[in-house]
Formats: sequence, structure tokens, C-alpha cells
Amino acid sequence: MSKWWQERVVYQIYPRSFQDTNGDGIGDIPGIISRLDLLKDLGIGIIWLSPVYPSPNADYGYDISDYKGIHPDFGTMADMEKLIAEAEKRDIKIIMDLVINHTSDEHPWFQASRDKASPYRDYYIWRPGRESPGPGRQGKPPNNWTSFFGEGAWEYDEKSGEYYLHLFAKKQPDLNWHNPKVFEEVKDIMRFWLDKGIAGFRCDVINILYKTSLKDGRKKLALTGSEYYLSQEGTHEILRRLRREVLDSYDCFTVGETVFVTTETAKDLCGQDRGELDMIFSFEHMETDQYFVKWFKRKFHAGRFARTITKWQQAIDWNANYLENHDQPRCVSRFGDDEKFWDKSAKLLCILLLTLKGTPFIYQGQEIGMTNFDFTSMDEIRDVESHNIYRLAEKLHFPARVRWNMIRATSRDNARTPMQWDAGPGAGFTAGEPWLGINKNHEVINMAAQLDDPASIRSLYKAMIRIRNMSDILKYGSFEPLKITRRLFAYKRVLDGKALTILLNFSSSCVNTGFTGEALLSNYADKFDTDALDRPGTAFAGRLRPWEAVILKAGDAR
Ligand code: TEU
Ligand code: CA
Repeated sequence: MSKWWQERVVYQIYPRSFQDTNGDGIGDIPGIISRLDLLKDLGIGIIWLSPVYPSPNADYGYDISDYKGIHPDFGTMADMEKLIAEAEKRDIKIIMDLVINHTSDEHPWFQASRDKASPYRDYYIWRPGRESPGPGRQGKPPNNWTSFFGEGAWEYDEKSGEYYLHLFAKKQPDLNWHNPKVFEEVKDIMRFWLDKGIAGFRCDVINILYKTSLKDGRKKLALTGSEYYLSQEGTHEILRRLRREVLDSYDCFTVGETVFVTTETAKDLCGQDRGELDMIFSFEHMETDQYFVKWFKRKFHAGRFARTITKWQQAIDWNANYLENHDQPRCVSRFGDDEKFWDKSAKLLCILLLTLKGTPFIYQGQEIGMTNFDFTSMDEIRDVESHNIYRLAEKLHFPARVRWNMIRATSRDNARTPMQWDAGPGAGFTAGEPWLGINKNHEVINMAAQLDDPASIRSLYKAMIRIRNMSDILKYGSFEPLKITRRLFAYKRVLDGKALTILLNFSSSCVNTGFTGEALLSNYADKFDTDALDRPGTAFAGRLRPWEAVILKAGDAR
């Protein structure tokens, strides 16, 4: 009944920022290999590797120019094979990023496709300009769609005299999923990696593959045109066919990154009877601190956040749970308190993540409570999305200070600063000049400082991963909300008459929860034991200290 990917905790590596071994300032595959023992010690069972393929890095690897290669910055195919083998020795599986909505414009398919007579022409979505008075005249873009990165979704190509569609950066042309040849190419790529021993894929923006029409969309603040490509039936069909024709022949799983899904549309993508994806990343809980688009921040409200998580826990059989990834600001800076209660709030978020129902995904650095960056200007930002949005806001006459505050709070570079291994000048990440600035707080927040400290954030992650791995209640128990206020999130996990109650205080003042009992674990403890759930606990009178998180024994489920 249960699957191995439900029993293991996933750790996401953003290779560029994980560990550099040759001093070029860029993380690499040998660096990942050198840290495998540490990941094993943490207790994780699966690594999700963000893209390591050749790429001109317009979007740092999410613009792929060769799906069957390894970017020389990261190493060689031999390094990759060694990584797979070394991980396997430690019983760690590896999943890779599958980016198939678009390629790089430097991919040979796209280069060939710029020639109207090429057999590759139809691999992409080309259209003539509108109201163009004659051949060779550019005209206006074919429709009014806008891209995820804030610009128009069409780019004019001089060479072929037509526009191509790109839902992300202009160096990321969208593939044409109406073309059966594209489908065959992708199947071939998937088999190539599965045959090398990869255990599955994280499927990038996978619910937007199929565009039903290229008509003008209803005008919106963002993503005009999305009604023609979000979770369309054509996409469902592609996913079912990829499952049947490729994935079913391997012992593997898929997690889809699915944008703008509701609990209803999500069920069609990952429902067990659908034969599409095994689980999905949804975004709704990540949108609870914003107005409409992520650039307009709204004060974090724990109640809204908890209600959204609860809704998804109850609606979906098996969620992919996450609080952080390479696109999102750091969770302690966003849902916790990265100043006075940095330690306690990072630990509270750890307990939340590891006690939800579903597969937990931890992002590199989260296990030591890394925070948002401390950059002071746009010159320090590398992310294409941040620069595009900054420029757009400039065009809209937003004052400079407002623009910078938008970027500071939401930039994806918040999560992409190098891993903080130690307090030294290169943070133990590099002996050279890092590709992206290292947060100055690495002198305090780093792995070396936490590794042997039994009370550290990292020690709690390690304990909680083991506890979850051993607890059927935490893995398979149902999720039942108990109480949600602006500060308190209380829920129960129940299995076969046994239950655990989780109480989380999302505030810097004390909270009376109204729950009493036997506390098995608290984030205020001075050491974290993996057998915490099996030993007698201590009496809990109902009051939580600032940012305190407690797991209570609740023997009688009802
Ligand atoms: O992200 C898609 C996505 O919708 C967003 O999370 C995106 O990062 C952006 O914030 C929208 O405002 C995936 C990848 O995770 C991301 O790194 C890539 O840039 C993107 O697809 C394109 O491949
Ligand atoms: Ca390197």
C-alpha cells in the first residue's frame, strides 16, 4: 500500500549554491558528493537536484540547452554517475528537475527552428505579427499574453520574421506540445536519466504545457492569457501518457510543480485514480502573505496561513509539503521571526513541516535556519525575474525605495545565497569569489556552529526526520484541525486510535491553548531525542511560550 516516496524525507539541492570544490565560486557535483555523509546523517532519503544540465544560465539552469548533458560548471557526466552511485551506497535516491515547458533559446532545436523550412520549426510556437502590413514587417505581438516574469510573452525573431511564445524569460521559448515529435523527444530524455538510475522527476511548471488556443486573454494584473493554458485537458492527457509509456516501467515517482491550482484542479493532477502525477507542489499557502501577486507583500497572518494548510491537508490524499525552495524567500524570515526569536521560530517551522501529512521537502540551508539576504542594491542581485520586475516597476513610476523593498522581500535570490557551512570568509562554500554574495550572518548562522550542538535547529531537524521516519502516525495518520487563531495552530494526527496533538504558537507572546496533557517534545528543549515519542513526557498545563511548538501525546483519539 505505502510507497517508498511516502516514507522518506526529501532534501532539495540548488547545486550552484551548495558546495564549490574547485574555487570558481560555483557549487559543483563533486561538492555534493563531499556532503553526502552529512545528508545521510541528517536522515534524508531522497535528493531533489535542481537543474545540472548545460544552460546559458539566463534562468540558472531552468533554460536548458542540452537535456542529456552536464554543465561544465558542475562537472562531467562521470561526476554525475558517481553521485548517483555514491548516493545509492547510502540508500539515498536522486530525482532530477524535468523542465519541459520550455528550452533555452540556445538549444539546437530552437536554433534550427528559427529557419521556417526546418523540421524543427514546429517544436516551438511561432506566429506572424498582428497588423503587419507585409512580409518582413514586425507588426504587433500575436496576442496580449504576459509572461511569468513580468514582460510580454512574445519575442520577435529577425531571422524568421515571426514571433515566438515564451511564458518565462525571452531566452526560454515554450515548446509546442501539439507536436507529437516533442512528446517523443521528452520520452527519450526521461528514459535516458531513468536508465542511469534516477528515481524520478520534479516536473517544472508542469500544468501549463498544453495551450488550447492563442486568442487574446482577459486582461489581468499578471498572466493575461492563462485561461488558455492552466491545467488544460491536453496537459492531463500528456501526463497520463508519460506515466503509461515511460514512468510505469520504472520504480520512480513524480512531483509536479503546478501553478495556480485550487484543491479541485489539484485533484485532477495528483488524485490516485488519475494516473498522472504522484504529488504536487501547490502555492496557496505561499500566497497568504501577498496581495494578488507576490510583489505586493501583505503582513503575515498565521491564521490565514494555517487555514490554507489545513484546507490542502484535508482535500488532498498525499501532499508535497514545503515551506521553502529556490524560488521562495527563506521561511524563518517570512513566517517566523529572523531576529529575536530566530532559533525558536525556525524550530517551530521544522516541527510544522515534519508533522504534516505528505512527503516533506527541506530546502538546503533551511535545516540551519538560513535567513533572507542582506544585500543593499540591485547590483548584488543575479535573478532575471527580480531585474525584470524592478524594470517594470520603474516603468510604472514606483519610487525607488518601494521598488527596492519589493525586491528585497520577494527576490528569489533570498534563497539562492551560498550555503553557510562555517564562519570563514567563503562560509566554507568556496575558496574563491562566490557567484552570488554570501550573507554576512554566516559568521553566526552556519553548519559548523550547529552540527554538534544538541539544541541547534539542525539537531531538531535531524531528530524530527528520524521521528517521522519511525512514526506511522506522522506518516499515515489523518490530519484533523483542532484550533486556529491569529497566533495558534493546533492539529491532531490520528491513526488506529492513537494520536499526536501538535500545538504551534506563531507569536512572540505567550498563548493559552486550552489543551493540556503529556508533552513529548518541545522546541524549547536543550536536546532533541529521536525516541521522544516513545518515552513518558512531561506535564503540559496549556501555556505556550513565544514561538513554542509542542507535540502532545493524545492516547484517546476521540
Ligand atoms: O517556477 C515557476 C513559477 O511559477 C514560480 O515559482 C517562479 O519562480 C516565479 O516566482 C513566478 O513569479 C519554475 C522554477 O522553479 C523556476 O526557478 C523557474 O524560473 C521557472 O519555473 C521557469 O522554468
Ligand atoms: Ca565549482
